[in-house]
Amino acid sequence: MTQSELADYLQAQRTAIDRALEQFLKVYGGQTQAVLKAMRYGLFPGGKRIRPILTLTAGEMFGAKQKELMPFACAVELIHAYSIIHDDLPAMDNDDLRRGEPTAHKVFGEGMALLAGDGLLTEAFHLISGPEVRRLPAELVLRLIHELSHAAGVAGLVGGQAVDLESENKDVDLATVEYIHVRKTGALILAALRIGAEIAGAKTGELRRLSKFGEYLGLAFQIADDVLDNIGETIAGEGGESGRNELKKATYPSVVGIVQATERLQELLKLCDRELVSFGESAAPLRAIAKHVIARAVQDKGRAAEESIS
Ligand code: GRG
Repeated sequence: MTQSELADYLQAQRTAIDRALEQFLKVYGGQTQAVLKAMRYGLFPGGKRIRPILTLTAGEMFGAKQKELMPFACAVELIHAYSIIHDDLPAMDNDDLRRGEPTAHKVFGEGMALLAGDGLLTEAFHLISGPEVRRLPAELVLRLIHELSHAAGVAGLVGGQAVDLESENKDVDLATVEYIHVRKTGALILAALRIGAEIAGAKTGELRRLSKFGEYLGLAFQIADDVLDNIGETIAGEGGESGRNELKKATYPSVVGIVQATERLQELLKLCDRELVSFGESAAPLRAIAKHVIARAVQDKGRAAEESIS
């Protein structure tokens, strides 16, 4: 898959996801409570939609239809949107900007931002336990709800975020950094992929290989994000464009340095590729996504090095 084919592919998936999210929120059409406005603010225009795309891509790779996958893809994005709103709060990362715009609590106030996050998280599970999933066997739906709630809970996002919070302004080792990443970022990425494959009825061995791929990709995703953040701050000056009210965070670049962090990214890309080999051409979109996620940080690191020299 070429870069321009990947760009078209991602855009088409994003458009379908946005349409489905809009459709789902129509349930609340006509209502104008501030909390709904704050929820929409967290969801639209949104970011890359990488997690729901992974659900669609993994599911379609094993033969599922987009219609069956979409409620789960939307639920994954609703959870992501909640986590971002809460993560930005003063009690957490204390960010003023997200995707170049003021964060939800800056616009709606802290209480309303907290409730918007709660609303998004709850609606995710409302969506995948309701009429939208009636085409799927009830036992499968129950299993997927169980899996997604596990990824969102103490074993995943919440647990990872808690250790992240405890680690602020402390010296942490690499094992702790990985512990945080695997839960805070990796768990939802892994669940997004697995849910798609499970809806499609992937076999045990296929699911095992896809899960290994998901673990590597989840870790790579956070390292890439931190490398890009680090570069942004190097180029723009400390605290530059991140909008973050500075805290010392447990990240790969802060513990092992940017060179080792990018080497680890390259290693993770190889591991991702290895897990996809047996799927052949059907894994082309997943392969391209992994490369895209990782390469953007590795290439930018080269650019940053040049700019700091000139
Ligand atoms: C329970 C109060 C309470 C809070 C929990 C779970 C949680 C808050 C936070 C999750 C941690 C989190 C936000 C991790 C960040 C992971 C990450 C790299 C986010 C950025 O993801 P992208 O790049 O964002 O996919 P876009 O903008 O594209 O959607």
